[in-house]
Amino acid sequence: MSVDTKNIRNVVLLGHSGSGKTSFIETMLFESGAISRMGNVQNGNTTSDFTSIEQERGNSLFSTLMHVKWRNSKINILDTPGFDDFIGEVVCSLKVADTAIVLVNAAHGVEVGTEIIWEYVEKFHTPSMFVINQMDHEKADFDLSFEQIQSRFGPKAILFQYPYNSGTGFNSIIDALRMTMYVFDTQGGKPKKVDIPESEKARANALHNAIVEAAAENDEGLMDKYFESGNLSEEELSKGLTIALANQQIFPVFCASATKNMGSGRIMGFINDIAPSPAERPEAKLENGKTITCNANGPAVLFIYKTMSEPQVGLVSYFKVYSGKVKAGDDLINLKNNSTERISGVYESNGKVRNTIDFLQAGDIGVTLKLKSSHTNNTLTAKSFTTAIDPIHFPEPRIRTAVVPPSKNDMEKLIKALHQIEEEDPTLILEQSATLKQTILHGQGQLHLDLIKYRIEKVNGVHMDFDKPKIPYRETITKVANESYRHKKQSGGAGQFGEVHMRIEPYYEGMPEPAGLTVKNTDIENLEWGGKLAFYWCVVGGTIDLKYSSAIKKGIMQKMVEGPLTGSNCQDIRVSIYEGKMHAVDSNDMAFMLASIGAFRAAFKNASPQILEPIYDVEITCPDSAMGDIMGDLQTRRAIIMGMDSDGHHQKIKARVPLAELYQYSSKLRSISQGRANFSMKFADYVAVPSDIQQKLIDAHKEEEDESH
Ligand SMILES: Nc1nc2c(ncn2[C@@H]2O[C@H](COP(=O)(O)OP(=O)(O)OP(=O)(O)O)[C@@H](O)[C@H]2O)c(=O)[nH]1
Ligand SMILES: [Mg+2]
Repeated sequence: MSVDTKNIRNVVLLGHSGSGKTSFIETMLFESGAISRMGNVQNGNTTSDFTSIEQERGNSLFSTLMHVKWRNSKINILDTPGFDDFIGEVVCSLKVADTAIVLVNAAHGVEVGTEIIWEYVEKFHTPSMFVINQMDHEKADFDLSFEQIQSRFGPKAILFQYPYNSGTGFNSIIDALRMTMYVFDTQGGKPKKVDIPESEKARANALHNAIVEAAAENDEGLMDKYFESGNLSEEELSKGLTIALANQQIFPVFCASATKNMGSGRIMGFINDIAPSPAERPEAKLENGKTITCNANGPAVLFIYKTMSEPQVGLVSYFKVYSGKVKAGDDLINLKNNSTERISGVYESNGKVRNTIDFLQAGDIGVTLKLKSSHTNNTLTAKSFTTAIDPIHFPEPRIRTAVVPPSKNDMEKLIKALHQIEEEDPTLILEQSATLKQTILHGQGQLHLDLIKYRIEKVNGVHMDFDKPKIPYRETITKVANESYRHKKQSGGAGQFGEVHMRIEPYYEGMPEPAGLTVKNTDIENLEWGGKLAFYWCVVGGTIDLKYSSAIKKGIMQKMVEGPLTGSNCQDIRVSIYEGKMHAVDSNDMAFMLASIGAFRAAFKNASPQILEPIYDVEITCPDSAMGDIMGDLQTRRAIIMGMDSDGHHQKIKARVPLAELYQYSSKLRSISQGRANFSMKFADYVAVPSDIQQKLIDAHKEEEDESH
């Protein structure tokens, strides 16, 4: 069914793992008639968790697109995983959603996952509402949950509903917006509407007035009307609430029981009546800082927020239409690589079920198949439109591990499988480090990596083991040294001869010319791993022919790639070649390259070499209670505390920590904070390692070398 923009609602469900998102969506689908039988998570037959890996685990791991028709609206529903490790799925869903429903488990109240997700909701400025779910749970505590919501997310959280009874007997909800009580029979479903009991009237009235006031507050006309007459018409109330919700001035709070199928109908009604359509949201940002109008008559523009490959189907691309209409047969240009993609078909989806539709128009979310060269974050447009949608900024990786197949022969298969997952999951980065001689995976957390291993083994049939990742150290020098080296070899007929004299110095921008030398040529190279190599040719009197300079530089580069101390990349060194010797018959490129390596190695040792290590900016968010333990643990990791901040509920610790000390940090932080802390890390700089560690690294490298010889 193709739907007008004004009737589209894009809703994302968010919340701590286990709050009931997937179950709640199942009731939305059932109540709207999209499915005829309600599945449940225990049986692994929900619409949303359709992959075998989700069904086996009983948790959502991917963002899933579903949709329902409810009154005038088509509501696109995005389910997301609650585990922090899969935050990428939350971020891509928030990118395309226009309203967030944050689920809170009534038995647990606000949990870590609720808080972490809220940070993202705030970043995206998504209009939000809360649903306190699991009201039927014997330990459900609605008032406490609401108190926690208000204390954590502020007074904009306003009760629109509350349960008349809760716990195992839960069956009635008092709706303060409609001023009605909904009573469900044991099957749930469509409730009976009854008068609010006398005993609850005062509370319901007070809540109703608070809602009307909040609705009036954001519009001058409504405010005047409210002051004059003391009330608003139903239409005015809706208009006021839409504005307030869209501007994040209110966060309406509802209650429900997903597994008893109680409450989802009213919530879909509220989304139909009040939640903003995509056209009522601020215009979407483009890459060039301008914006795009959500208009079905504009040029066709779609943005891919997620891809997934499915067995037998191939690449499935999930997209939102930002402008115009998209239909089968359209030729659109991928602005990332200028390739033309023919849209083979446009589909709506409910988990794994897909239905062809004629077209999707501005604001709608759907699926297309078999795009040839398009990925997540790509914008596909009609010819007349040439600016891409501002891409999704995925969180930086927080954990790294080396991976190895049990047998070397499987390496190629393993890399291919990992590449495929990397393409679908932008929070995973695969690095094949020539220097470290390791294949390294960068991900979001141990669970993220464990699941990748599981997928690779199960789906691709390739085994994969984790290994401790090496650290990409760097080597440099701290003072000047001059050295010469003669390479001479006489074996039978032709010999080899080359002699090179060089000066090596720590390189920095704007340094003076090498004292006492005559510079003939300079060549400053940006090294692919960062830093520079400055290669100066200062040979006077032709003691070495210029034609050998590239062989000499090649020798130096070889040692720059594999440094003399630990075999790590070297950086920021100036080498000046100022003297040497040639032999009329025996000199050749090879001889000069070997002489150059010898001279560089010797000079390096005399130039007070220094190993540098990568340092990361780490930011930890934690509750007060975990602060002491986290700080104590940081002290054992050579961390430098850069600052501390409090936002009233949480402490934020900023620290600089060597990468070498962050091995398995995410698991450690989880265990010392009982899962209540969260962290991010970003590469900051390379700095010198302490001398005792330098010695240890040199010794370890020597041992490794000895073993391999
Ligand atoms: N009693 C009760 N149990 C519920 C309710 N909603 C969900 N559950 C149960 O809670 C568990 C988790 O539910 P899910 O729907 O998978 O939760 P989720 O939020 O999707 O979890 P993740 O996918 O891990 O983020 C399941 O065992 C559900 O049966 C509810 O309203 N009442
Ligand atoms: Mg789920």
